[in-house]
Amino acid sequence: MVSTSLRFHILFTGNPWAQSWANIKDIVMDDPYFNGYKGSDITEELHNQNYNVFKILTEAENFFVSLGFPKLPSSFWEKSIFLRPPGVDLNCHPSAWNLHNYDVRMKMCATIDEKNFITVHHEMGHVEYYLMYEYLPYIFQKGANQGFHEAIGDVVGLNVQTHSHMKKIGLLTMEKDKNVPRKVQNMAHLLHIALEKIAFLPYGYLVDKYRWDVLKGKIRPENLNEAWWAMKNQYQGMAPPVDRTEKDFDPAAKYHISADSKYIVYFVSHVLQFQIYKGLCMEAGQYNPSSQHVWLSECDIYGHSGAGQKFREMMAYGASQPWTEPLHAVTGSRSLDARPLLEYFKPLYKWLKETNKKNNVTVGWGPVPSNPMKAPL
Ligand code: X8Z
Ligand code: ZN
Repeated sequence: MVSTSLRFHILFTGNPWAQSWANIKDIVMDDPYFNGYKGSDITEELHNQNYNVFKILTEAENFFVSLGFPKLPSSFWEKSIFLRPPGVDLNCHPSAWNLHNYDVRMKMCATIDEKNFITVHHEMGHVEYYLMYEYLPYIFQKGANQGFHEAIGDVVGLNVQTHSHMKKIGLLTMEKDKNVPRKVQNMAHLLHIALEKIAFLPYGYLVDKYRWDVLKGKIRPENLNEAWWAMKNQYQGMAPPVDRTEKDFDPAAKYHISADSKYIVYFVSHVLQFQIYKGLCMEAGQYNPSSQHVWLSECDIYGHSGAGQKFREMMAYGASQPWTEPLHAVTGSRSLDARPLLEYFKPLYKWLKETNKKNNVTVGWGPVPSNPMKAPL
């Protein structure tokens, strides 16, 4: 395992913001437990099977349909932008749009890879939510809160990445996967999701904390970049790859900061989505917390109409009630609760604790250095 006593270099995470570490999966998995196995590779499968963006979109739609959602209106297919239009200077950050009266659209410039496979499900979650609350008075045609809006597609994304679902849709066919014990495959999957979702949490938290501190005057205009790197150091254990100064303004490299778009909603979503996922899995009879045999991370609710009904019920509340009510409808709880997230990752947490102990790895990193803008390498 990688020692976390190191402060990571931002490029080393394979993502310019270090918001996902999934791109260093092969490095992190360099442990005898995996015996050379690097996990399943959706990108390679998509290419081998000549996937195009419409096939990915249809798979995503089909998942919702299997849960009892209606098919998407034809205007969605006609009016959305799925691919980068040639010769047009377009803001390609993936987004979903509600033009109301069942005119819902997506805008993205998809490429055929795992990241976009997941992003299509994320954006479709927004679109399905718009359709579910369209029947309500206009003022209630919103998510229960914006964290809910960000969570819907991710709940489906968690599901489609399971071993059983990937098999169902024919995206897990490789020879290299066949001889790997199921438990090792499940652990690889869990580690992959952790590199995506757990690595995201400190980032999802700091983006708006930074902006709030700027607005409060706690961060002064003369220290805008230094304060950014101090936070990246403190919460993410990240350092810049090359020396930075106040002449740079690195926060603006993030779309949501330049576009003045809220970010804490993704942090909320990353807690909430595990609550919703667990609630739906239990409703579908696909997960039982008292059984150690089936991990929550392997639950597949595809085709389970009861779970689909709960999911739709939650979404159909729109903003007509406080967010605690739709949450209660699907989870039985009225508060944001990180325990389902911990439950989801429990087998990985246990494995990491044992493996780190075996390898004498010290977890954590030191205090923020006096000049957080200095590249350590
Ligand atoms: O911006 C997005 C979505 C559009 S709502 C693609 N996300 C955040 C990001 O890319 O930084 C999803 C996860 C976090
Ligand atoms: Zn979104």
